[in-house]
Amino acid sequence: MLPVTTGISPPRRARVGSTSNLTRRLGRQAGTPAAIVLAALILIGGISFLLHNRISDEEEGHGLHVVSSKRRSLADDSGGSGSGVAERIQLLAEGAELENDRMAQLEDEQQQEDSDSELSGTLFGAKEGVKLANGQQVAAMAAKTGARNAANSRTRSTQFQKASPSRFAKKLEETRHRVGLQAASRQRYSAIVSSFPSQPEPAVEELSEAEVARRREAIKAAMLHSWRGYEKYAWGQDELCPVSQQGKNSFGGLGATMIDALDTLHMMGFHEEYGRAAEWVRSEMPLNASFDASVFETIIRVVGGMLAAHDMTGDKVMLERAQQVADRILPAYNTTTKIPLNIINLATQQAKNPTWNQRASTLAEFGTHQVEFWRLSQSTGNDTYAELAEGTIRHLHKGWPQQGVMPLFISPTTGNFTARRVSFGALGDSYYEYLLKMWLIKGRQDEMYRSMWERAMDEMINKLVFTSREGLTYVAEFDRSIIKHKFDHLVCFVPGMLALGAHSGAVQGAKAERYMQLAADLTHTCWQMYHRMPSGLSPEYVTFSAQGMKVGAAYNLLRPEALEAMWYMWRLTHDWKYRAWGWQVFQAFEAHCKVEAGYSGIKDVRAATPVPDDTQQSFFLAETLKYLFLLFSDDSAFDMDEWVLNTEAHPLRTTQPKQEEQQHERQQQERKRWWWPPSRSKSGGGLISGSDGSGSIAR
Ligand code: DMJ
Repeated sequence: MLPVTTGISPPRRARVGSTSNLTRRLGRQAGTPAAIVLAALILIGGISFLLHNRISDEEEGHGLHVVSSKRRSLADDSGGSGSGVAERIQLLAEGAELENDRMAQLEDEQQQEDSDSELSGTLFGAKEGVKLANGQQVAAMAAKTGARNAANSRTRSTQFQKASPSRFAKKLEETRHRVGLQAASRQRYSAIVSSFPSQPEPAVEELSEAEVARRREAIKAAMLHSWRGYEKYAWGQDELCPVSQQGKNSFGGLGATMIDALDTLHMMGFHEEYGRAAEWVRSEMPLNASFDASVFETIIRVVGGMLAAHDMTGDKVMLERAQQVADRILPAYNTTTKIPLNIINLATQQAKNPTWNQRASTLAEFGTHQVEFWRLSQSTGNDTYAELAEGTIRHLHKGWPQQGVMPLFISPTTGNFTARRVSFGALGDSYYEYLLKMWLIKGRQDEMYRSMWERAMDEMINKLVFTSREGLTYVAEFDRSIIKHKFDHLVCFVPGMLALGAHSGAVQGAKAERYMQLAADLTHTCWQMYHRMPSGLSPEYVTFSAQGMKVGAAYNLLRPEALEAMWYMWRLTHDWKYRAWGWQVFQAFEAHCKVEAGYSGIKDVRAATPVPDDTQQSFFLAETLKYLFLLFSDDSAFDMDEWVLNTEAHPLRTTQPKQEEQQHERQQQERKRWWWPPSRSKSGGGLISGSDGSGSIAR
């Protein structure tokens, strides 16, 4: 078990089970009916406190910090676990304000002592039963709706046939053809699926150069396959639907896949394909589509993709287009606090926030503009972009100087946090990534970013990192005062980030060693999320309980984070197991996701023959295949000092620390690099297209 984790094993169970346990335990220990009645009253009080305790914007700001210190002081007051229950009851009765947190504290203690409780199993079973019943109800409703829809579509089709028999016949033929293709490809791939071995441990061995090259070529072929499908069926649109063989616009109609793929095509040496895509950007990219686009997605995929293409090739048109798109996004910053809104219509430039989170701005969304806007300002000489993006981080730094981990939602009107939820997965993730990457891209000199990142990592480690009974380390979530033992695949970016921070000197010495160890442990968990599934593909998230790891949401979107972690870990340790794991993941994509026109996400990773979701996410080309390619390339394919990958894996050029400082820093690095072999990369080597050296050096 990690010395840096909170080391609670098994993980704490969800509150629903433990509250009843608490009542039982209080009754059992105090041994009197009066104590049972009092405990029940307190429980009711606690529940009504929970129900009525709505925290306002203004009070929420320091939420996490305050809660943690309250919980710590309770632990101190109560004299540790095992102190008299009567005193604790007294304590509970006295402090109405702290009641909720004290209840939680007692529950936590009780859970640890009573980890094998049958009651929890029963409650768990009951919950599952309710879910099942709900599921059956939903299925019955769906069947009813399905029958109604089928009847409607039969009527429509008869009307269509009567009105226009020849068009109907043509349409029928097209549909038959498409369905036939789909069935053929499903059959073809399910054949591979059924012969897919049931997850053997991959052999960890040093591969010959020829074998590494063979694997690299297979990954390049996968890139070409996904690109060709996109070119053929979805040209100019955001994403390919590889099963129905058409395109769709999900990100503002700016050709997200086209732009996301640019630098991967270039790195892999597919210059003709790159050329066609670049020409589309030059002469056809529409800037005026009236579509509510995500500010975050547009920045990381479109602006980031074009900035990377500019940095790699020097093509000025890429920079111009990146600036044009960024200019259309800037009105999102027109708020009283200058915290940007999440959504913008690129044609009307009207910005707004969604209603589902009370019109708050989201941490990962406003906290993931900085790297692109910094690079854009540097490349254009216009400081506006960098200043605006940095302003939001300064706001957090000034308002919460002692806090590392930040809640997910902030009001763009008051500048205060609006909820106590914390996550390193969805809605929070890349805010933390960009604290580190801003420090890197600015030449490792801006202490604000580095210290905010270090504080965040330390708080994450102290409060949210757990190890399950089966020995899997994970990062949990936090909601109000409850720890949720849920681990998104998205969180698998954390190990890569920790390793990069330790490698680049953002933290030093023993702390760097701890970060590196945690990175290794988390990468192992991410690998297990693939390895334990019948399909060999990870679900979207897992949960941890006393029973161990369990699938949360079963779908797989072809996400890159686990491969990102494997690449960073390979690159910084040269441990062959990371290449073995990555190759196994790639083979699972080949077996289950490859269809005639590209690669599709799947709906359930537990199925032996998974059903495709008919979407080839643009990040599959930008990130997933790029990390795989880098995993099987020489270190010289990517110089980690000169380039930083944005959150969509688009390489942007860093500002180099001054020569002497760099020299000094390198010497320091060499001295403390005792847990991994010295980097094999040649200093000064640029980002080259094709690790076989076939491409030109992009500088
Ligand atoms: C990508 O668009 C980016 O990596 C983003 O930061 C989060 N997730 C997706 C891929 O999973």
